[in-house]
Amino acid sequence: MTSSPGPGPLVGIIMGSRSDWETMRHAAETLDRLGVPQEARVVSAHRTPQRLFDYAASAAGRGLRVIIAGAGGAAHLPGMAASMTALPVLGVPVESHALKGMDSLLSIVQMPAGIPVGTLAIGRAGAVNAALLAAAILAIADPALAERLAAWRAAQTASVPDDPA
Ligand code: RP5
Repeated sequence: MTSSPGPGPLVGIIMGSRSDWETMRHAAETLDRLGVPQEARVVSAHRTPQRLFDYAASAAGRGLRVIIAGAGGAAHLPGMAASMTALPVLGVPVESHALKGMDSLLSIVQMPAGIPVGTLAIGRAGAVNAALLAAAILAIADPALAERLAAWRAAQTASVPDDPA
């Protein structure tokens, strides 16, 4: 779907459907702003299980360091991805029409002990925060990225007015 230019991607953004892109593009855009190379792919746990297996099994070997997985409804994608890779997996519940994303949230968050998924908020906030968390994980071993992340947060702080009107 999309890829950052330059060095190989460090973050893989996967989603169950093209219909998730309107939410998940916020993760891609946030990583782009922070200069973190990312790739985005449609990988469905239910409709393309072999694609999911191939993606998760090859992710670490291809140089990915974090996976962000977004899905809606019966959202098995993050948990299934986490079951097939040792990379950290961050789950983004996509807002569904029928249940407003509560189904997605509960599907992703309630993992059995042993296979963790770091679950974020429903929708755009979760996608942005998954990207920020992925950047923070990578920044542990990347001082230049840590500086960019600190600058991003400082700019956010500076942009908040104290006048409510
Ligand atoms: C899930 O089903 C996807 O993650 C998406 O959120 C939801 C609906 O998919 P579409 O029917 O819009 O393709 O697998």
